[in-house]
Amino acid sequence: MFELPKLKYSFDALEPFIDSLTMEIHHDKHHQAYVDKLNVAVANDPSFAGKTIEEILTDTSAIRKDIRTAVINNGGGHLNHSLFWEIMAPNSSFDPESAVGKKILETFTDFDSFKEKFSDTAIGRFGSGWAWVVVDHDKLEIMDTQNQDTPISVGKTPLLCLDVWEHAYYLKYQNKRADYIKAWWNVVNWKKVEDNFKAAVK
Ligand code: MN3
Repeated sequence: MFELPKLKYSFDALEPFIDSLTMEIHHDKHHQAYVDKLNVAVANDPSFAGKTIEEILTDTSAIRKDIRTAVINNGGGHLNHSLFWEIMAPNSSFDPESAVGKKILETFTDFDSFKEKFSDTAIGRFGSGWAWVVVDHDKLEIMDTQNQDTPISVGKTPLLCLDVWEHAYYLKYQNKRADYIKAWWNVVNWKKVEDNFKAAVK
């Protein structure tokens, strides 16, 4: 049985950038629904027993065909949101001297160029999906995925993700996705991103 992870901060901790009501509905309703539907999808298949969602989504071709789409969508929803909650926190700031900070500056020249490239990718994601910073063979990349697809399924390790489904921002920002993205930079948990980077390149 997969379970909804508890948030490590209160619903209002990311105010005013991400509002409390959006956090509550997003975590308690949307993420819970992915977990519930994932559990239904895998209930009658013993090959999933004891496997983590990362293990399952690393090789989606191994998932039984009749439940593959349900597992990719709802398992991805579970995995992506679990990471999303962790890479946000109040009062964290980018550290150019951290390992991931140095790598970002080396790859994208400066922090503003990095932010701009990531933001453009997130704004340009047509329809529902995610923007990502991933590690691929020790290289940093910015990418996007549709729906709940995860970079793990194409062999890349996520460091950071941004949910650009409308449910992530519509209550506060309505159709203004760019404003949501601009505000979101204030709540990136750079300590956690550093941990993710060190684990990815070790
Ligand atoms: Mn979402």
